Amino acid sequence: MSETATGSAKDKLLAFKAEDRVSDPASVEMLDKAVTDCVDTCFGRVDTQRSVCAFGKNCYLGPCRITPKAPRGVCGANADTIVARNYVREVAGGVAAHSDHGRRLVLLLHKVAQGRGGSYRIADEPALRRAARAYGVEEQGRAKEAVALDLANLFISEFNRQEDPLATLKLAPNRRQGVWRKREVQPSGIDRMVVEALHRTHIGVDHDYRNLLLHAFRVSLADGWGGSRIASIVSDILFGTPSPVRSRANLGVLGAKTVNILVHGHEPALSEMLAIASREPEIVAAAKAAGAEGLTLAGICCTANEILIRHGIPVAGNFLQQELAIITGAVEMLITDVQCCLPSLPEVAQAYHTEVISTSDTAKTIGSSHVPFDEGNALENARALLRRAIANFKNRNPRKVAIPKASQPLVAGFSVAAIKYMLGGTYRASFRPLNDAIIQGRIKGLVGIVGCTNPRTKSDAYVNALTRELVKRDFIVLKTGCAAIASAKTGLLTPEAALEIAGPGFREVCEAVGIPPVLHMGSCVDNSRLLEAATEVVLEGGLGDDLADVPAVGVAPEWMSEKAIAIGCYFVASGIDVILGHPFHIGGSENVTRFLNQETRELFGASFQVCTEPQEAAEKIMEIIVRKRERLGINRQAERKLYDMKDRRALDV
Ligand code: XCC
Repeated sequence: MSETATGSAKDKLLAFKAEDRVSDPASVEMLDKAVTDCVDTCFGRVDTQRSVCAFGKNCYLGPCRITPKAPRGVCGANADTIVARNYVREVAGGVAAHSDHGRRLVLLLHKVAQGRGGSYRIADEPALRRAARAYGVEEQGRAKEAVALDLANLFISEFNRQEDPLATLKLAPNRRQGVWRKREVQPSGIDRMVVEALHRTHIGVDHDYRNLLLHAFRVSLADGWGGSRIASIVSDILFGTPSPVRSRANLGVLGAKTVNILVHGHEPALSEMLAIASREPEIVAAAKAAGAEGLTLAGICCTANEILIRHGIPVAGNFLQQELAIITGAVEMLITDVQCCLPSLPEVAQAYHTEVISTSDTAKTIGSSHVPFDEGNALENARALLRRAIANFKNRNPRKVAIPKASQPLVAGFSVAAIKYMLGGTYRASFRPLNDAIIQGRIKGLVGIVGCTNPRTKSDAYVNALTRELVKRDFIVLKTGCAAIASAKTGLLTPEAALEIAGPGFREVCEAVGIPPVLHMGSCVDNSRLLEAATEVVLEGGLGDDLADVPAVGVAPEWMSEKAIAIGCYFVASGIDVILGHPFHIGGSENVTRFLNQETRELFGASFQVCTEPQEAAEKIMEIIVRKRERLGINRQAERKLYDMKDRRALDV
C-alpha cells in the first residue's frame, strides 16, 4: 500500500469509533485491526462522500442544475422528467443484474438438457416437473431431459419475447394479473423491457414523469415475476430446492488452521462446484500436505446465501464484511463472481497474502487475478482454484492473523416447498396452518425484510432492531440477502430465538412447527420466493384473493443497490407496501416523490414509505397490517389458547 494511501487510511479510520459503524463484535474487531494494519475500508471512505444528489445524472447538454431560477435543463426537461428518467434507469439496472444472472442459469439448463452440461446435472427432478406443470409444459411420461429442454426454451423466450406478456405472470393470483392488465404494466420480454427503459429515458423521448414511472414498474415486474423468478426456479432444478439446514454465520467461521476460501457475489454455478470439490479427499489431503488441518469454504453476500441454503456452508459475512474478512489475515483466496464485490478488495488484499480472483468475464477488477470460469470444465476449474488457494497457505503471516471468535448458529433454507412441507408434511403439504394462524391472530402478518447493509448507517443495526420488534409483536419475518445474514449473526435464525423473543401466539406456532421466527429464504433473486409465498397464502384461501389483501409488508432498511430498487418496485406493483430505511434520490421532484409514495396506492394498492428509524417502521407496519386485517374482517384480539395435542398434530410434520 502506498504511503499516501496508508496515511489517509489512518486519518479516516481514526475519525470514528468502530462500535458506531458496525453492530457485531467480529466486525468491530476487524475495523480496529484495519486501523492497526493501516487499511482503508468503505467505513472510512463513506465520510468523504456524504453529499448526495437529489436529481441523479444528466445528458451531455448539461450537467444541468435545476434551481428555482433555472427550472428547466438545456433541453427543456424539468425536475420531474429528469428525476423520473434517472429512477427508471436505476430500476432497469437492477432488473438487468438479476435477470442476467437468471439468463446464465437458463442457458446452463439448456446445455444440461442436451447432455452438454459438463459436471452439472438435474439435481432436483421433482422441482423440474413442478416447474414444467406450472408453465404448462407436458411432463408426464417424458424423460427429464426432454422436459428440461422444453422448459429451458420457454425460459429463453421469456427473455426474447417481443410483444406478448411474460408467461411467468400467470404464476400470480388472477386478480393481480387483472390489475397489471388494467394499468397496462404487463411486461413483455425481459430484455426488451430493459432496452425500452434505456430508450424511453434517452434525451428527447419520454418526458411525462408518470408514463416514465409506469415503465419503472413494468420493467421491475420483468424481474420479480421474470428474471429473478426464473433464476430461483432454475437454481432449484440444477442445484436442489433448499430445505432447512444448520450452519453458522460471522467471521468466526474462518479456521485458524485451515486453508480459508471465500466465495463472493451472486451466481451459484461455480460455488456449487467449489462446494463439491472442497470435500474431495484428494483436495483435503493436499491441504493437509500443505500444513493445514483442512479447508474452510465460506461465503460473503449472496453467493454465500446460495450455498448456505443448499449445503449448509457457513457464511463469513454480509456486504460490509467483505473487506473485513480479508483483514482477518487468514483468507487464502477470495473468489468473486458478479455483483456487490467492491473494487477496493485487491487494494485491501495488498496488506495481506489474500489472493482476490475474479471469475466472470463481465466483472473484472484491476488488481484481481482473472481466472475465467469455464462451465464445461466447472469441477476441474473449482479444483484448480482450491489447489491455488492451498499453495497460498504458506504465505499466511501469523503476525497478521486475528480471526474474531464471533459466529452464531443458524437454520436457513426455507424455500416455499420446504415451508409447505414443514407446515403440512409430505402428503398434505400446505399453507393452511399458516393461513389459519394469521386468521386467528397468532401470527399478525408476514414481513419480508430484505436488502443490503450500508455504511451510511451503523451496519445491521436497523435490520436487527426491526426484526426483534416484529417478532415480539407476532410477525413472521421472511428474509433474503444481506438482511438475512445480519440476523443470522445475532442468532435470530434459530428456533430458540422464537422461545426467547416471540410474542405468545407466534411462539406457540414456532414451537409446534419447529421453525425459527425469522425464515432465511435465500439470496437477492430469491425475493421472488417471497412473492411465491404470498401467492400461496392467497391460493390457500381465507385471506383475500389478491396479493394486496394479504397482511404482508416488505422492508428494505439498509438498501443501497439498484437491484434493491427493482425489488421494491416489483413488490409495490404486486400490491405489497414497501418501507425504505432511507429515500431514493428523488427529492428533487415533488411529483415523482408523490407518485411513488402515494399515487401508486390507487394504481397497485401499495406504495413506498420512508421510515428512517426501526421503531417508526414497526409502527408503520402495524398500521398497514391492522388496516389489512380489518378489511379482511380478522382484526380481533387473538384468542390466547394453548395448543393441545390435537392442535399440535394438525401443525406438526
Ligand atoms: Fe447484499 Fe445480494 Fe444487497 Fe448485494 S444487493 S448487498 S443484499 S448481496 Ni442483492
